[in-house]
Amino acid sequence: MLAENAARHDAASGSSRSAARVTNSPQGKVQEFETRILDALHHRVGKNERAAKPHDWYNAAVLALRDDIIDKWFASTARTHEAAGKRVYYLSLEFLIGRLLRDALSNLGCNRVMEQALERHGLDLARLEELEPDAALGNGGLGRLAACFMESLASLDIPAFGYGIRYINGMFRQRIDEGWQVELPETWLAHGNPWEFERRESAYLIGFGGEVTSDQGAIRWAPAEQIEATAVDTPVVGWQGKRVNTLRLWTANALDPIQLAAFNAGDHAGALAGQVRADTLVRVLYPADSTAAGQELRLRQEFFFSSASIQDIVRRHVQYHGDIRTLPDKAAIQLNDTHPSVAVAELMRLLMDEHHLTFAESWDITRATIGYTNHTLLPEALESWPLPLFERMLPRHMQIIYAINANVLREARRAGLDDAAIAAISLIDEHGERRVRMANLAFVGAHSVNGVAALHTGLMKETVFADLHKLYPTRINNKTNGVTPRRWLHQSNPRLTGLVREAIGDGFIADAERLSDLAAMAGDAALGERVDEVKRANKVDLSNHLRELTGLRLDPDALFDVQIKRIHEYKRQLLNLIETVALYDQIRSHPERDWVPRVKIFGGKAAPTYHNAKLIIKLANDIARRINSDPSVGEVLKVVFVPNYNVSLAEKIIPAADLSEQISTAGMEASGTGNMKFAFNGALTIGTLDGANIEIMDRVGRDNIVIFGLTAEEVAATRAKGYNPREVIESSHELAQAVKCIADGVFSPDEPDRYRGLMDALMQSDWFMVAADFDAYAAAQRDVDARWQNRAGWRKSAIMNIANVGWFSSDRTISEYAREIWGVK
Ligand code: 26V
Repeated sequence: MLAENAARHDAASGSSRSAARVTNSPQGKVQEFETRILDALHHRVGKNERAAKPHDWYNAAVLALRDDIIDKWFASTARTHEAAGKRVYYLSLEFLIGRLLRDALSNLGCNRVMEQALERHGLDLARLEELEPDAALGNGGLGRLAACFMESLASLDIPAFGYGIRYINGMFRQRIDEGWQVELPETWLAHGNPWEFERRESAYLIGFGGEVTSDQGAIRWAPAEQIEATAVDTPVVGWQGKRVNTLRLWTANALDPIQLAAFNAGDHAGALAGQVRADTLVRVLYPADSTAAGQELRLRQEFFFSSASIQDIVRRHVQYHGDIRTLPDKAAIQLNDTHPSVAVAELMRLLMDEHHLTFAESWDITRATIGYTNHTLLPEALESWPLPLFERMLPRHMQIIYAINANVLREARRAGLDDAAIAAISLIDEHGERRVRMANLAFVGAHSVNGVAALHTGLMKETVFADLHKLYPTRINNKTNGVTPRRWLHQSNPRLTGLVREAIGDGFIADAERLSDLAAMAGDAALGERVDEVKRANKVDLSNHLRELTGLRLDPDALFDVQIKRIHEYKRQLLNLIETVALYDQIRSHPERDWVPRVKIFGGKAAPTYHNAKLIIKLANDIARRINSDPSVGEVLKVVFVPNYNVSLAEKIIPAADLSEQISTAGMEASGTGNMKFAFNGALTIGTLDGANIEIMDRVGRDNIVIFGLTAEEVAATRAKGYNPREVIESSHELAQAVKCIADGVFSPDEPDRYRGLMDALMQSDWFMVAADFDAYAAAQRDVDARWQNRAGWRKSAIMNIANVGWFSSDRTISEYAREIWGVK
């Protein structure tokens, strides 16, 4: 039965089909690829086989494959024009796409062919793939979600553009020096980027500052400074090459890149200052999430990319459809968080000042076109800009925002809202220094405002947007996040994919909900053993990789317990670390017990200015050093901090994980998407009732997930009634011991007081409720041990996770956006 299924689905797979299209035999296709690679190597890279280095072969391979992609790209664009349907525009300051070669090969079904063509020259495709730098144009979940969405849009054959910034330096590279995080620039473009195409004809002027004048009703904004935004396009290949969409990233140029007279007069810096100012705009990705940026440069970046994108969208619409008033029929613009909020004012400006529509007409068009997604409730991450700064940088937009505000507040008054509600709804925060509230601007400028998991959406209605929700009660809706099963299962876990394909066929790659066919086989012992073999093989691969990275030897038979994500207090790496210390203590006190061998894997970057997060990284490394060198625990407990966590590392770690740590303080993690990736790969979750964990539990079943801790409601109630962490710590022997050890410098003998402050803060305020959840977490970990010891039970749970998380495919999420927000098929 299994073999028959495999044969049937092999025959239907993309690779065989595309092979058949080009030549009659697979060998013919390999031959053709080899010829194209050699041609690219010779004529585009400029090397022969003798002189070529691995990176030359990598470039040649990409160039050879790219030709196929470009043909499909043209065809997709032509199809969209003919259909004259609606396009989706996803505006995001972050796209955390990672590597593209394997993604493109796999979605085009060319993996085997490329592998064989390269083998003929003694080259290993997997090694060449490792030479591609990660395009790390994002911080974490929000940026990776944008990348998964782009892949799903193409896979679902929805015409779409992603719009963002082509940062010269993406997310910083993290080095660990003596346990401390050190940030280094990421130079992903240093050796060129074969995936991108500059589009000089798609260039727009972006104005800053200056004055607004009015001449007989005609408004004129004369900016003091102008910078040119130029499009750089990257193709995004959908599953089986069905469609190729465009990721359009903007780069910046001065209108006058060099002032020759000044240069010749010896003022070299002055002569180049304009270009430096333009370069600065696209130089770095702001390396923070959930902490306020607050710099003028950030607002400049936001306006630069929003204005270029809106100008591009309006230009395309007028070019193909003529009348700007039909924009909402042909364009759906989605704002990824508030970073592109200023697009609301920019679209209004173009409609009123350039297309001469009235305010009312423009406002209707704007709201019908724009949607807004909120990704965090953390107050410190809700963007607002000092009004004087905003007014100085964008005087015309400030006027428009005042006009919008007047309009909205009039509606609020008419609806009978009280003064407090009106103050909360206002686009201008009047408490203290006046500020422009970007979330309110996005909310009122959109016809749809969505959260990213059910709990998060509910909390949006009750907290940050409570008053706006009263005024516009149908606007907020939920779209639970998802991840692309192509990258996060099919490409990153070929062993598991092969096994699942044998069991149920390969329909699950395009339609992840078909994974549910596995549920009926969850109790099958033979399948369970094979799932285990796959996991073990992935753990061996990861152990080898981590040995190269860190020098540490890991036992692939131990339980791999993984927490990889941005380092933030609300994500509570500290809870995990304190529990690790408590466990260490227990193992040393009771060496006779039958401990489950564990490898605790941590990875993640801290915002460079986030002191506590950086200290938590140091603590993880201090704890690792001490435990790993203690012969009394031996192989029973190991701790690893993996440096420079990024998308490519995630692709190696997740398939090898047994346990997925999703332990945020309830109510604080909007959704999480790592949680979904782990479950797709058969890891069990240990987690709080937060974000999408709740929905994962609903689907995999209470027996196949380990839930602990306070609920969001209980967290709020505990805070409200006055929470005393010291009492909690003193009443828990294990916790008190662990906190004391850390505070007293057991893990930092070179600087005994290193963690005193961190532990004092835990005793005094503990905003993130580490102490409150500690006992429940420790008990949940012992429950994990017990489950692990029941091998058959664990395997069954792993299969039940894989079988039931198909709903968390970003295809499902995008279908919901398409149907319920964008109105596209
Ligand atoms: C805020 C800021 C402010 C300062 C400058 C840099 C910067 C960059 C990003 C952000 C927004 C952070 C919001 C965010 O990343 N939210 C995450 O979104 C994921 C996708 O929806 C979700 O799974 C995570 O739970 C949520 O934390």
